[in-house]
Amino acid sequence: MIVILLPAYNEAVALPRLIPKLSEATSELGADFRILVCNDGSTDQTAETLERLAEEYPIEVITHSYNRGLGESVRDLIERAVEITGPGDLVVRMDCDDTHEPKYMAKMVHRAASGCDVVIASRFADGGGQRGVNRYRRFVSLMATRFMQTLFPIQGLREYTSGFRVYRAEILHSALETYGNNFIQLKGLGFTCTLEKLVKLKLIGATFGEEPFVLRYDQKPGESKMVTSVTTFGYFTMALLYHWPWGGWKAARRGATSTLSAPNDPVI
Ligand SMILES: Nc1nc2c(ncn2[C@@H]2O[C@H](COP(=O)(O)OP(=O)(O)O)[C@@H](O)[C@H]2O)c(=O)[nH]1
Ligand SMILES: [Mg+2]
Repeated sequence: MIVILLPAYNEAVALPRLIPKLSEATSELGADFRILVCNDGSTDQTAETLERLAEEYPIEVITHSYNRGLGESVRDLIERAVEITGPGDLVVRMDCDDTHEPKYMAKMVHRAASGCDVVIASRFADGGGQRGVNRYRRFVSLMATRFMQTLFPIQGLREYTSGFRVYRAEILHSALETYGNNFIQLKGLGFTCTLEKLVKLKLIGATFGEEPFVLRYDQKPGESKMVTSVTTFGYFTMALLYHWPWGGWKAARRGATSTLSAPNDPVI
């Protein structure tokens, strides 16, 4: 089974464009699939749109009455995915703003099925790219990537911030067993959770791979929901928590006293 996770905040326009493509791509793979959406306090017609789509497609919705942010939404989605998956299943996380084309899933899924724990859709892999991204955002994204490559090096990884990934269910089960509620610890810090998951998975020995994809920002119906200042602050906070010599995440995995040894203690 393939479980597809979609965090959604005001995506009433993009969802009806994405879901049929997603269904088609998954059917071509010959896999059973289930779509889990977290509707995170959307103030547009997202709820009604999802109700309508659920009549035709296998969609389960987790509803937050208030907007709690990407971190809390992805945490809820992953916890639910772990409840309903078993060995051999795959979990796909993608944006639902219609910039992540489901056709790229096929190669990612095959790579994951052959044993790679985390497969990332990468703009920077040969054959990848991005359309409709303005120069400022390209620059910010490139700087963020360099920062991450320097502070959190993961061999062979060039794409750190893409939310389009395939995970083997087993690695998510291990992550929750190891970290509990602290798998996604930096919940209030915008999109930092996208990086945090990679780093936490690396610390438990996950293997990573990339497949090229073209980010279709030219298809995005609205503006980005990422608040750059909050997310940047989150990256620096994470760098401190990771490299902190007395009990930081890195040291913790080498066996020192750690935040990781008490997985359910909230840090932030
Ligand atoms: N659940 C939830 N999803 C969010 C929130 N903010 C953004 N998203 C979703 O997260 C994904 C990434 O946001 P997006 O605006 O596409 O960011 P960008 O791709 O960096 O421009 C999209 O599917 C959004 O609907 C939020 O506060 N809560
Ligand atoms: Mg997006």
